[in-house]
Amino acid sequence: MTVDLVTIFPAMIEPTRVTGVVGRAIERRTLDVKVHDLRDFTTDRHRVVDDVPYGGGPGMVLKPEPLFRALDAIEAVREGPLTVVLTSPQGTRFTQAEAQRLSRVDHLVLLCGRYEGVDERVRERVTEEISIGDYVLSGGELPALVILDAVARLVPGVVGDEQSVAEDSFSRGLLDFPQYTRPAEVIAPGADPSGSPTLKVPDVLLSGHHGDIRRWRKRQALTRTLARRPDLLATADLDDEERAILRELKGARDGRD
Ligand code: JBZ
Repeated sequence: MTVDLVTIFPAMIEPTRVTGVVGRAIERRTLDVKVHDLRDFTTDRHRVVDDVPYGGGPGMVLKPEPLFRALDAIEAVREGPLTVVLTSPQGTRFTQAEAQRLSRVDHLVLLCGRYEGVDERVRERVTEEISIGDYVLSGGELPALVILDAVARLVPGVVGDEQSVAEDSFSRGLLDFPQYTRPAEVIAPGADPSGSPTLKVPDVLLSGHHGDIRRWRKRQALTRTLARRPDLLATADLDDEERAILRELKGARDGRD
């Protein structure tokens, strides 16, 4: 997969290009991520990318021509159709399902908005407009990085363990079960040392009973999802055992006073 990201702040993107899962995929050439500085597509001495809005009002708007030239340059290099994403508060919400869909395209372009927005005519060349959520940001760079990370890890070969990607609880529509690592017991930080209270790993995880562990994890994931994100349960992909546990948990919840 190739990703071309257009921004006025290339420095915001560079750390992601060289770090972690995305960095490793680029090194291994499973992923090709090119960052384009929008100012390189200006033609004036001062490399101006923005201008005042027609009709007046506060703030500045990204000019259309540098974005069109950037897209022309990308089109000239990549063969085949481009999926052109504009990150914008007016976009449809980014979800795991959207990440899955985008992970199957060959050439992805991410246009990062800035200022009060981009000239409306740029949308002529945009195939989708995506928002990562309802909060005010100063630009589309962080949303583009969120999209890049979520999409890249679904591209075959980017994350080593395909199984872990497929089983990732969020792609099944549930929150994760709690995770623990060694040691099996730690002294509670900040607690009274005379009483030496300790924080223990749940016994079931040390038991070696894989069936018990699997059921405990399911119950924990469902308990958390019911408490924190009950909305997810409407569309979660549950097996028979999980449906039975969920009925039990809901019964306990509804039965209490
Ligand atoms: C986004 C104009 O630049 C912006 C500003 C906010 C913003 C984006 C671009 S993309 N918020 C989001 O994904 O929600």
